[in-house]
Amino acid sequence: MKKTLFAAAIAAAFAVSMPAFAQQKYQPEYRLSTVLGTAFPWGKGGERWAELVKDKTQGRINIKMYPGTSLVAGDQTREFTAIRQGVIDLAVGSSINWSPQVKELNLFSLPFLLPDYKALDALTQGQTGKELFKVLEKNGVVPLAWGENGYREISNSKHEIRTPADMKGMKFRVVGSPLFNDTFTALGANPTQMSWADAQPALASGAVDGQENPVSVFTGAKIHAVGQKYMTVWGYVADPLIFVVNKKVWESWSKADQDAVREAAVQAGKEETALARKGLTASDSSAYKEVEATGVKVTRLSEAELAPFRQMTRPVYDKWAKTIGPNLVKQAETDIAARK
Ligand code: X2X
Repeated sequence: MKKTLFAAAIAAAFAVSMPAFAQQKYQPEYRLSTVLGTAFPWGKGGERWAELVKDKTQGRINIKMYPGTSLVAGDQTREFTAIRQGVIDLAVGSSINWSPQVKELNLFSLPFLLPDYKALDALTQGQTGKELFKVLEKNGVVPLAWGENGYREISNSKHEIRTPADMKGMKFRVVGSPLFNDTFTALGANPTQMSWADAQPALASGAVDGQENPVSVFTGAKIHAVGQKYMTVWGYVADPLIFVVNKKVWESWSKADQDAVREAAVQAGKEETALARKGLTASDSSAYKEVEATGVKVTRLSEAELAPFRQMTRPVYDKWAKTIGPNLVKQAETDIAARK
């Protein structure tokens, strides 16, 4: 009897100390998912995060990057689910690609919500960003920092776009959220949703006439070489990137290592955002010039020219504001109005 009690006491002691044991069981390698590789700010951001983590944890956390969303066979709209399930350990992901699972992330894709970088920063660095991180936590991942894919400009192979009428009947490849279908349909165009992996052959074969992506993606992927001759700078949406970790993986790390991974994400995010904006500002427009140098006509729309686009997509904004959550959209509008 006494012996059994003793054994039970030992077992109990073990049970208590087990979580501490489990915590020290690090994997030899952690898998980081991104859509784009190191020819793009996005992939450079992922690479930098991995490098900083290795440094700051003295090699305890070893991250390998898998670009091309290869851990989900290129289907970027399945990335978020794969992070939750642990198929992916960490990710630097676009708000657009995760919005099918996290409807609040459609916020950034509301047409013409974000007039400038200050507006985007007001969201990610302000109250709206905090709320969105809470939403992500509720969805079972640990969000750590923001980065940027960028303002998404429209390109096509047919002719210059200056008015919505110029888009009429044109076939566009659009990204994973149905919001994009609604926006392009409202403008009279003909949108088709497909992954980034499928987009490039579809542009090359002429199956679609156009696409929309940040300038750094257009340049990095050499989209001019698949017949895209016209780019219109309209800044209708921007997608931030979010640095996240799978919850179980996060909980398996010591507090000191968690802090290191978070600090690394914040730093990599800042550096990556600066890269994503390079050459796209009033003081330095070299990124547009780089596009022009490949023979692409770059058209910049004035406020007056943007007005009809804004007006025609307003019903899409109102419809999706309900899905995203009217309070969150109000918070975002408030943060943007107060931007400095
Ligand atoms: O698929 C796209 O257009 C891209 C690369 O920008 C995203 O992953 C959102």
